[in-house]
Amino acid sequence: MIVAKQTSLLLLISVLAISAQLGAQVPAVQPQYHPEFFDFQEVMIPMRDGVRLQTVILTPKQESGPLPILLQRTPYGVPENASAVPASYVYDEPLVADGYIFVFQNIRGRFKSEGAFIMQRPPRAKNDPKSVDEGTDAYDTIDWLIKNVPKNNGKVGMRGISYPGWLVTQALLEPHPALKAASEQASPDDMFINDDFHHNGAFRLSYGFEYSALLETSKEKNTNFKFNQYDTYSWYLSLGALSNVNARYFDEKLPTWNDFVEHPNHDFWKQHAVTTYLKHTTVPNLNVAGWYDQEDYVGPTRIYAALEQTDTEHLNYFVAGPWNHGGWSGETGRKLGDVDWGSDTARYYRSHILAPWFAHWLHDKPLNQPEAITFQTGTNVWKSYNEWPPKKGVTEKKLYLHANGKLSFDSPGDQEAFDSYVSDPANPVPYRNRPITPTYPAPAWTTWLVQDQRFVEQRPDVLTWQTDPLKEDVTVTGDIVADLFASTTGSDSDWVVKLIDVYPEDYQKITEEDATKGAGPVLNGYELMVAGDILRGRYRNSLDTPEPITPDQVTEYKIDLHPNDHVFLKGHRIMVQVQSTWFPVYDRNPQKFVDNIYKATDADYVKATQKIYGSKDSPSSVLLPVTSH
Ligand code: PG9
Repeated sequence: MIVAKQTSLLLLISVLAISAQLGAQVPAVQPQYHPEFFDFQEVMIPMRDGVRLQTVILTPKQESGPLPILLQRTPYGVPENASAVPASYVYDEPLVADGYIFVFQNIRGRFKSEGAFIMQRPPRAKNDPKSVDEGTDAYDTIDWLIKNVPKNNGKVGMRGISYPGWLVTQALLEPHPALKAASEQASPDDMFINDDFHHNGAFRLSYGFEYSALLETSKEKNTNFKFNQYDTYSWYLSLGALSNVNARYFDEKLPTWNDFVEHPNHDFWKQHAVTTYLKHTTVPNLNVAGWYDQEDYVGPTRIYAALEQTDTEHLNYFVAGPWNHGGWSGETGRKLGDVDWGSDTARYYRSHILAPWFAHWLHDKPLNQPEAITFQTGTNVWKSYNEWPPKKGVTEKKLYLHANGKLSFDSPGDQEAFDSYVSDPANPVPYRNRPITPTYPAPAWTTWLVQDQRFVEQRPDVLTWQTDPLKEDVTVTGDIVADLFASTTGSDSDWVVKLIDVYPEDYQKITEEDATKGAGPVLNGYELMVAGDILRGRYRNSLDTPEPITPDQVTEYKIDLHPNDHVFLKGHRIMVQVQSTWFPVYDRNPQKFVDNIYKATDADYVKATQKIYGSKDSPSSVLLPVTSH
């Protein structure tokens, strides 16, 4: 997660200013890391190969100690002084109150840290004693900290969101004995199947492009790519084929972009996936995920599931809430975009889940935490489970896509039936409302998953099915999977499936006075995406070996829509939308099979006619784990 130091300070100042303006309505937020309360120290910590890493240590002044250490490692920069801590830690009140020495470290090759930066540096070859990786750097850092930082109690915790979360997983590979607790939060797992860079083989164009530029343009800073157009939808469209990126902009100088081009299939990315090599943890680990994480929702669910296989000592835990990327570290977590969750979910998580978790392992406090805690959306309540996803009381039910736009639990009839659209790479479906501002630093990126889907409903290349208003609540807890039966006139195609909660038209009462004043946000008829994902058709049978699609042949595509915990309330409708482009967050499929899409030319991108079937032999559906929980 990228958090600018300046932003954090500005955020604090603005929060304090707003609090002052509104008086008692908004509780004042205290600058938790104020220099008055912390001693600030910057040191260069030596690693086993002599490389030194820039590290900041914040020691509480008033605690007599000894205290545990909470370490965060990052590629994004460390605070320049005590009040410039990253924005994701501005609201660390409960942890600060419990008493920790907070440590922030830049990884190799970033900012003042020596050595070379390698994007998600792979684990070392263990038979080479001189080899290093992010795990050995964490180990060496912890070793140095417990020996050199005054007033520490010999216990270290690690936490981090996103890249820093991934760095936590690396520390679990060969953990230092003093590492007593870890919290992996929004760590990516397999960058080909999910998370930042691809989903089921479809390339995350705007993210992959802008993130490569962000980290690999300069060692000393984070660099936002300078677009010469405000609406990046137009910019990416005029970019044309992916092969134009190196030719026009990157000149083969950015290693991550070159990896995208040279490794179009799963093989390379699989080797780098956390769950390929991290199968077990001996350190207690709290996995944290956000249902609406626009970058790394799936990573923590897969890491949790993989570690759970060998978790005989009950060290592996799961938490999920209604958050975007890192939203659990935001001020309240009460709202996301226009959607109000009814309570301060981020505050609740920090004081009732995160702080007690670390206090147990690092301060010897009692722990009363179930295996999994999720914030169930719809009902907007916290739920506890003794396994995740729960199996007991779950019935798998299929919602069928009928040809007349109807969605229902009734299976389709014998007659061949389909709906059809033309997918045109020259006019792709925008993934969020235009203008699509750059991913960084503009905030619109962070809420796109909760955007009202009515903005694309009328497009001829977006198909929609919906149920009648529900007569009773439908509770969905667990894995959702779409099963499409589709044909295309092309020889390759992307399939996007979105599962949507449609709010009733009379959801909110709007008086004439409200209407005159423009009272908002109004969620009447709102189309809230609950789950959604994309599959690149060439990978339907194997992510390692792409295969052309036989044109005009009905083919089955299974698309994982991931675990969830949501209640479609009585009176709401359930909707499914299907489309073949989601641009520019995903690149366009040329719709003609080519060996390597990153090397395709502009002429390879062609229109295709798509058909989605809804009949007994080709019953497109979305499988829901319906529960009585
Ligand atoms: N989602 C970002 C990221 C993590 C790991 C690798 C690449 C990108 C992040 O926010 O850190």
